[in-house]
Amino acid sequence: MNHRVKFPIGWSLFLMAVSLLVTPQFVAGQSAAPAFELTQVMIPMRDGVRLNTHIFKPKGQAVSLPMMLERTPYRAPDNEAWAQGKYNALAADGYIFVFQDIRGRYKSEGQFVMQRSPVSLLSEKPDAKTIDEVTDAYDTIEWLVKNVANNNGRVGIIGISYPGWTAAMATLAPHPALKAASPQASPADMYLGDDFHHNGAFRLSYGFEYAVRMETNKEQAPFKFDRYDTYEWYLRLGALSNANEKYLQGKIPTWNDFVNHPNYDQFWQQQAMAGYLKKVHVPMLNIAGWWDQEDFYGPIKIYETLEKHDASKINFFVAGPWNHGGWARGEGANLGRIKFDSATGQHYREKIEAPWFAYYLKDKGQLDIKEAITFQTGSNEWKSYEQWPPRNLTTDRKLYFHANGKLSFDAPTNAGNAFDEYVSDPANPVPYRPRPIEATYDSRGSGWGTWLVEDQRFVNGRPDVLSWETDPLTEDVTITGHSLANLFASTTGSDSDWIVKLIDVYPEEYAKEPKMGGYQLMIANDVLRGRFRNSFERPQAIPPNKVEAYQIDLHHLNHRFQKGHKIMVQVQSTWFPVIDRNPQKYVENIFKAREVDYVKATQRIWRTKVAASHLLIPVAPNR
Ligand code: PG9
Repeated sequence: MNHRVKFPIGWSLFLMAVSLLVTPQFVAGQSAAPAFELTQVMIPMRDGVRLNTHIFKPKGQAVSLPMMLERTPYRAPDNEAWAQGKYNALAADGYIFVFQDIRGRYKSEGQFVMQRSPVSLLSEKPDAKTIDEVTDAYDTIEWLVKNVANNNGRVGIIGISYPGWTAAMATLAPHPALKAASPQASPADMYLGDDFHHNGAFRLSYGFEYAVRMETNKEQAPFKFDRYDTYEWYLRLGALSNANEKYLQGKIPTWNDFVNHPNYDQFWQQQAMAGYLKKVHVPMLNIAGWWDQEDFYGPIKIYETLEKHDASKINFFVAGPWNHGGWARGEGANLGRIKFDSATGQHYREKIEAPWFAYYLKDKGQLDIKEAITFQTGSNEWKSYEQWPPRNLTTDRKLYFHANGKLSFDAPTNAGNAFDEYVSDPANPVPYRPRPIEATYDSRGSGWGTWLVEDQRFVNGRPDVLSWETDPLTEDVTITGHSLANLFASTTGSDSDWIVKLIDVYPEEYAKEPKMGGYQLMIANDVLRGRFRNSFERPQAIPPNKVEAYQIDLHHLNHRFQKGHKIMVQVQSTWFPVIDRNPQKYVENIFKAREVDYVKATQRIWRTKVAASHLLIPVAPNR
């Protein structure tokens, strides 16, 4: 029997390393959790398929309790590590915990389909054969409330990442007993912003490795790289068409979906969450990590889409200084080399998550939690808001690119030819993190979990990464809310990727932590595949040498650049292998590109009066 605890894949391996750092405070929280009694059942769904379900009841349970459900593709646990780990505060409060293998995974029957679209919502009268994660959650809850002794008739659903997505799915047409849901780092759109693509640019290393891992067999089977440094492996792979030809032979359904749906077509749109979020059926606690390397787009998208329908104020948003699932393990006092001055994860679990669920599932206490709670990085303070983003508190300002790598709030006045340029070479792409780049979930350890907080000085000296920075700030600058990059760019090619990174540059002499002098901390970023500048459904070649406008969404943040720090922006056209290489010559389907299609291009970023590349940032008062 496998006694390893299965956590969402995005952080399961990472956890092993982090668990060694578990602190006394964290352990103290654990001891309050009761011991549990495990019952394993196969719960029948409406089409007869049975799902393996593990029910953990507190030993000697004296009162009726709500049930907390997690539906996972990563194996329902058969020991209680979760009660001392991610659910320590909830376990101490008293719930019956239920974990279920979703369809087709581990001991569950049926067929696994990656992010199965909620087809039951598309037909007026779905029959018993119409199943998805919405109906499976419904049927599970129906069975649980009827069959689990001493439950109080209320169910909460929770989960991180894939299990966060199944939690969100359960809320779309919920069972009446479902009274509260916390989708955490749930993806919302695999084409626009989560694991598999960002703005149409393919997340190569994640897409390839995850698809193989999940679809080789019912368990999790990692791809066996013959190179420690996967940068080298992916570069040797060459054109994407080689993946099926040399390794997958068409046997991995999700890889075939990538190949067959290179644009934002019905396949991706029908899977994406936004179209189904038309009502807040149950109270929602949406959780995001500012440095989530997998699903940062999703939780914000779900929160902001539901917000339009939230007259009863039951839709909440929490964001903290975490990587993927980082709020659910350890203290959360740091991420990589970045320190947060307090135990942010523990704070979240004990002061936000547990009271929130207790309020909705146990009628316990007043709900002393505002609509949005976000941790402000830089100042390292928790902030509460009546709305998110707090547009009532912020002023939009533009940070412009200037000559000699300067960035400032003054608009450029140049009339003529003012640009900075670089050559982007697909044969020598910019690594997205320092090499060697271990496999995403390398069992020997991997930098994947902390790559977003790496010191960006590792790309210093690359001629294909351009930087602009402000003078040292004479006062703090706080950005709270949604930022955008508006680039005016031209390329000698006919397609191109544009990657923008917003960076906090620490002072060279940094008294608070001398070893962090000059650190370059990325606080926002993203990529846009140029062919999709006007439409994700209908790509268009870029006219060579023509200045075009590109808008790159830098998403939400709450960060204080402190006095003495500098604000830096970087632009580049490769980010490998997290993003596949754009051939830079327009081809209809990049998954079918040939080696000869990958060509060098000269890129220009313009900074004239009419083509004034800039960042649009919501600036908040420094308090
Ligand atoms: N990021 C992972 C995932 C979620 C949903 C679909 C595909 C991948 C995860 O950590 O679960």
